[in-house]
Amino acid sequence: MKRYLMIALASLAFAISFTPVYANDIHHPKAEVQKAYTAKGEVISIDKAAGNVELKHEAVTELNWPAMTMFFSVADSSQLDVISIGDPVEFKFVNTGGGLPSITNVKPLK
Ligand SMILES: [Cu+2]
Repeated sequence: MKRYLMIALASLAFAISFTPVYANDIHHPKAEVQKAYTAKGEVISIDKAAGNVELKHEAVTELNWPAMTMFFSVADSSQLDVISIGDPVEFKFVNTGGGLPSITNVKPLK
């Protein structure tokens, strides 16, 4: 009986260790369910090769962020084609918690 129990436990441990874990759970913890924030700012610099944009943004009260100038990554760098340095913009981003906050949408305010 004891032997049977040990085999049962070993089988259970084996089954658990091979339970598939989806890639998104590993590489993008919370990103899929993270809230997107909207803010306004001005484009200071654009680095399309790096997929980054530097924005002087207004305060983001939901995140307790004061107004500041900082870099954001852009999820899809083709988004950088619609903005130019000096443009006032409105943008949506997620705060990934690791690396730069990631802009999901940016558009010039005109
Ligand atoms: Cu900031």
